[in-house]
Amino acid sequence: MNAQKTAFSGIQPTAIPTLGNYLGALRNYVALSGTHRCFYSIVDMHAITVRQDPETLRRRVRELYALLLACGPNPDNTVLYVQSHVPAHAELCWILNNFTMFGELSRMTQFKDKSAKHADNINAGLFTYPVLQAADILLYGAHVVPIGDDQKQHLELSRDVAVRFNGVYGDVFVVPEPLIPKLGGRIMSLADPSRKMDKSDPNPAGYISMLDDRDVIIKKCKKAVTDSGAEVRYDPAEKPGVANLMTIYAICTGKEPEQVEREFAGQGYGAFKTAVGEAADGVLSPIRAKALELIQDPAHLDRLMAEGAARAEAVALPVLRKVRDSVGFLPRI
Ligand code: ATP
Ligand code: LTN
Repeated sequence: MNAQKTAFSGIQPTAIPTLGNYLGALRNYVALSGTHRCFYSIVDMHAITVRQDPETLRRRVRELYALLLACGPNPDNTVLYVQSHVPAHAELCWILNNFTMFGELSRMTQFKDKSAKHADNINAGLFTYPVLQAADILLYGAHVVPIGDDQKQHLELSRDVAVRFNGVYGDVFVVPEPLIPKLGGRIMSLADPSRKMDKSDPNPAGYISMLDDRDVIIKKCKKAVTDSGAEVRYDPAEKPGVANLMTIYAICTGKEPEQVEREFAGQGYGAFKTAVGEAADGVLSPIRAKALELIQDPAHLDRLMAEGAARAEAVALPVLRKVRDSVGFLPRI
């Protein structure tokens, strides 16, 4: 890897990623791998903040690894690995817990949302989740973090923690910047355009999974909730359902929303919705084919994961050593 700047991002193995994950984040993982040294982590330690079935979790980690590879990041610049394979994340998280305030964590909207959703399991991991995220990012000296709009607040916190630590000990951490796409940073649910598309949504009509086949994708788009009226017009406030589909269509075809408006002027929702499904499938089908092929060979995936973890650790350990030294831990000789 000879790129100068570093990118880092994490994705939870809680379910197969959706088109929302792809348009908001994964697409930028790939784009950055052309110019940056990239670390992309499957954050299984974050995933267990919500109860997971162990067998399912293992399967999902492999599936997600295959999918991320299938998206086609430049392999020369990309390290893909599993978070729990690199214990430095947990260790730095503990240290950073002492530089993160209870009040800050209490304000995190994801914590509030997930506490409401999992009221029977509001555990300490769910609360300190953003500290582990800060540890992920800061361990690699990441300059840029490709994420969807929902992660903006967590990134702000990572920056605050880095600045606070640097304020005490000098320039130990790089202060990261978010990379959030202007269009596609928040793809909405097809079943309820007031909520974001979520891969753990219990209602599969709300999302397009990256492994859904063409017929399913088109069916889901046809059933997508749109407002009354029949005009394909980009107006996120008044017509959130249509605007969401237009966003999907625009990104998948490389057009601007205004062009999409003109393209479908005078046509009803029917033809438009089918076109959205076809465009989404056009983007996802090569990725799906490659991922399904990779999933056939779990031993190969496991080897790549091991290589990824070793490459990640080689970068993380020197940073961790510096942090340990900064706070005054005596080295083990
Ligand atoms: P979960 O439902 O398990 O919380 P999620 O769909 O929110 O999952 P994550 O693994 O938490 O997915 O997120 C992976 C990346 O995808 C993050 O950068 C996140 O900001 C981005 N992302 C998630 N949902 C969307 C969305 N609807 N639109 C755009 N980006 C999204
Ligand atoms: N919290 C993120 C996932 C995540 C992440 C990260 C994203 C964990 N560690 C580091 C960017 C950088 C989420 O829920 N989507």
